[in-house]
Amino acid sequence: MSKPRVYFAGSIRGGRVDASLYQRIIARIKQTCDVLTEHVGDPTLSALEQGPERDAAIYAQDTAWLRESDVVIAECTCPSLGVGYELAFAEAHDKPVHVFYDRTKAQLSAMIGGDVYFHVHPYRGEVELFAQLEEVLEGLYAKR
Ligand code: 6K6
Repeated sequence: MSKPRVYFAGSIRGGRVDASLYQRIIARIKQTCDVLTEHVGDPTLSALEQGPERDAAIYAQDTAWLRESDVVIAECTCPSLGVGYELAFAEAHDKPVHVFYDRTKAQLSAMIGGDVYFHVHPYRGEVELFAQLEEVLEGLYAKR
């Protein structure tokens, strides 16, 4: 049985304050799933990389990966236009979407929290985050 393909979304140009958290989340997901977007957790990734051609290539690749994915998991504590776009794109393509955010640090956009399509997981600190993530990942296998 092939592993579930996970599109992990996290802020890049929206700010890299949580990049190391993304890296830890991706490492856990990779234990049981294929992660299509491992670069999102790369602390050396340059958020400032610019240029319309480069951006067009990123858009083409990321939307192709979204179409190929079985599920989208997003960490949304740090707000990001790109992540918001990806969540709406995933919904338009009927992909299950799990949204995590630290309720002690951020208020989730009403456009995400108010959309009943999304599975929203507010958490308080990393221990709670990883406990909730376990349940989501177990659920992926239970459905196969
Ligand atoms: C260089 C090396 C690796 O990646 C780069 C350049 N940037 C991006 N590469 C791939 N995906 C990106 C890049 N910039 C944004 N994204 C996508 O948008 C990711 O899938 C993130 O989930 C999301 C972040 O959006 P912003 O608006 O915070 O940048």
